[in-house]
Amino acid sequence: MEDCIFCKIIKNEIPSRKVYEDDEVVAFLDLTQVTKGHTLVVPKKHVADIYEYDEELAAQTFSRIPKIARGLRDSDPSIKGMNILNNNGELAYQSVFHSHIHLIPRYTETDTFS
Ligand code: DGP
Repeated sequence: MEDCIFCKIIKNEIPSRKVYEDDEVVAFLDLTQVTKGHTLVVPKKHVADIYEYDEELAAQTFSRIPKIARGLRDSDPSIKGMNILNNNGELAYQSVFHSHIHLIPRYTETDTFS
């Protein structure tokens, strides 16, 4: 997809801070960092939202989440929890229409995301 910002990140046409990559999936730090280490898990194949995944792509993408979440936690022992979420559609606050899963580390009861 020519105008897709995440496709450009996947092709290294624009910079990102990647924390994980394999043949099907990439994970990089979210620009806006709701909390420190806020990461997006993104299938390399362009699908707009959850409705466009077939079973194979869903398995490839979602099966990576535990490993990526463990990697974040292991790299920062102050991470005490993690929210995992996926927005679909403008009404659900999706703003980039290349599907992605947010991993949002939690540090204390009073960190900024609620
Ligand atoms: P959502 O609202 O669920 O579609 O989340 C999109 C996220 O993508 C949002 O938290 C900000 C992030 N984002 C937007 N543009 C860029 C970018 O160019 N680089 C990175 N790393 N993240 C981006």
